[in-house]
Amino acid sequence: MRLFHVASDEEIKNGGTTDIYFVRTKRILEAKGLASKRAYAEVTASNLPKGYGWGVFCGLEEALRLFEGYRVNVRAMAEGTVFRSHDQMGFKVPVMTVEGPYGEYCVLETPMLGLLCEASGIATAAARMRKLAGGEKTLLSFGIRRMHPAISPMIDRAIYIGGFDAVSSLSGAKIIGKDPVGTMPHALIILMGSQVEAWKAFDEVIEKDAPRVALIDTYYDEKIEAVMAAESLGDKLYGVRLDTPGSRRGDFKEIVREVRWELDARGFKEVKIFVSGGIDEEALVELSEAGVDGFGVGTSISNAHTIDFALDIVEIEGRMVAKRGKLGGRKQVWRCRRCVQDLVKLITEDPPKCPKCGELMNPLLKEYIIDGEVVQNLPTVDEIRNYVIEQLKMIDSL
Ligand code: PCP
Repeated sequence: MRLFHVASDEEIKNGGTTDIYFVRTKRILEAKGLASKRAYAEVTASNLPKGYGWGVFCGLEEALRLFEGYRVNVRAMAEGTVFRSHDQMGFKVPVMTVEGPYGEYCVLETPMLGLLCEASGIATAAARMRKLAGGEKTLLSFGIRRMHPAISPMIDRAIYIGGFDAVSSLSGAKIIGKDPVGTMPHALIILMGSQVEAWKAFDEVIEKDAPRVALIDTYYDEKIEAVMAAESLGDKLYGVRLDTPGSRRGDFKEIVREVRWELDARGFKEVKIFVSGGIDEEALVELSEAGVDGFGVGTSISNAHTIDFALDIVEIEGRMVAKRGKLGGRKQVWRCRRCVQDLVKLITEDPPKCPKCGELMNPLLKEYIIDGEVVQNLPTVDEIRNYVIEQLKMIDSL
């Protein structure tokens, strides 16, 4: 008996999570002898979430695992590629393509889209926060408690790829090959019955390489508890965390400034200030200006908008067949690395020059699977994250 309401690897791989209308479509095509028709389909986003100028393509590694072993060919942008839904001419940008006997991959559309839509949504939300925070601020993923635990590894992987510095979950840290990072919950202070006893117990019991970050909003005013923490741990105190309840937040920027002042006035200039609880893009910008050094972000990224990808057949047996709203034919996406701008061209056309700077552009869609076999060495999660951060430096807007 299954404990949790989640699909197994096998179920996902075999199309067991697909939509019924794909199962029926496959049966009809088989009955009519059409299931072996070679269809070329592409993944595009008709639009991005409101206010998003770009997205981060994420989830490719899992999508390749889904298609591996099926008689299909898959081309895609590298995982972590920053993409826009439309190119400089307004044409939709394909981020991935699948080609093969349609009956071979018909039922995999649903799981494939699920893998790309959610991971890309989370990675994009994380990357937007990284862009807003710049390189100085510490961004910690505290959000898996808001989502089904079965997908916490995927969530934390996407958040790390988006540019966050660390994740709090054991399973998320394992999948990115890092140590989990965290401070202390209110529960520790409540159980110890005293803030000072709890902070000291943490310092006494927990391994020395775990930063000593004292939670300072449990019972008294934050600035009082900040001074108590500094005086009780001295130079062992790495930081303080404010997770102030909404009912007490008032002008949270002012509270942060007061904590900074009281710590500095007593010589604790090195002590970092972390905040968590309801942190979204707006709060991140405001609190960064107030002097916050690090953020524990939860819901606003772990439960981020998905990217509205769709898969559409645009060619069958070499004949262009796109439905209304989609563009027929096999395409390549060309990127100007200098301007981080794209042009979509038919695959038969010559490499274009960037309309903006005249640079020769580079193809983004690469072959990942040929006839069911993965033909690329996939990058490490750190290589993907570095690729994202490099691109974020090149683009000038959110
Ligand atoms: C929460 C916990 C999470 C934060 C807030 C995420 O605080 O610290 O990491 O919040 P968000 O989803 O609003 O961004 P508490 O619920 O007070 O939990 P704890 O005492 O365990 O820190």
